[in-house]
Amino acid sequence: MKLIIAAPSPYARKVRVSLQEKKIDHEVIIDVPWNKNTLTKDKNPLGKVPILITKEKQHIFDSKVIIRYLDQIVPNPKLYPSDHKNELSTLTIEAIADGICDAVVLIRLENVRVNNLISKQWIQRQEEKIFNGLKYLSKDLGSKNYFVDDYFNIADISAFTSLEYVDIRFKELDWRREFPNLDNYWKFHNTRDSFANTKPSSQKIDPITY
Ligand SMILES: N[C@@H](CCC(=O)N[C@@H](CS)C(=O)NCC(=O)O)C(=O)O
Repeated sequence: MKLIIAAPSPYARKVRVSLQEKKIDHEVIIDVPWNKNTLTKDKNPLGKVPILITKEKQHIFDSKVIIRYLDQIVPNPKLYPSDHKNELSTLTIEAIADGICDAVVLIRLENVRVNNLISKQWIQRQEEKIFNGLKYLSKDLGSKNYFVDDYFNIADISAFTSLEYVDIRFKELDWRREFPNLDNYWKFHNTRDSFANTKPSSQKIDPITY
């Protein structure tokens, strides 16, 4: 199967980590979904990455949908728990982590608009979401090494990915100092192969003038 990604995308990284955890053979194709010549056009009506192209040439998109699909075809290790209580906790952490990334993306896009179109209030609103999201993660984690039930699952993939996305895109926020337990958590997971092999990198996007 093939996976279309953008190099810095935290959503694409969630899928890359999941594919590696499940040891599924795949080819990664790097795209810039914001640019005119993006590969996403005829594959996802929303024009977003990640997009998984299966052997049967089916296009599956949205990180959550793709990873659910991966759990169906290769159940071990299971990334979404089957018992309802743990599933709800897992989905909540994933939603918070994705929401932090959404806010970081919105700030990034606001900052690449032409100068007089940039809204400081909009940026502040997103900054609050990032801070409050991290605060929620910190409180939920406490002194544990895993978010849900003492084993690695999509909650950890999403949370770790969001922390490193804040690192590359929103350096001003020193979350390590604000939330030392998240820093310990980051140190605990940082050497994991699937994380080490999928470090995000920057990409140049065309200026947004509208
Ligand atoms: N909910 C989606 C979010 C995907 C997403 O926002 N991807 C960004 C890249 S980080 C994108 O492709 N944006 C292009 C656009 O919005 O036009 C997921 O989890 O896959």
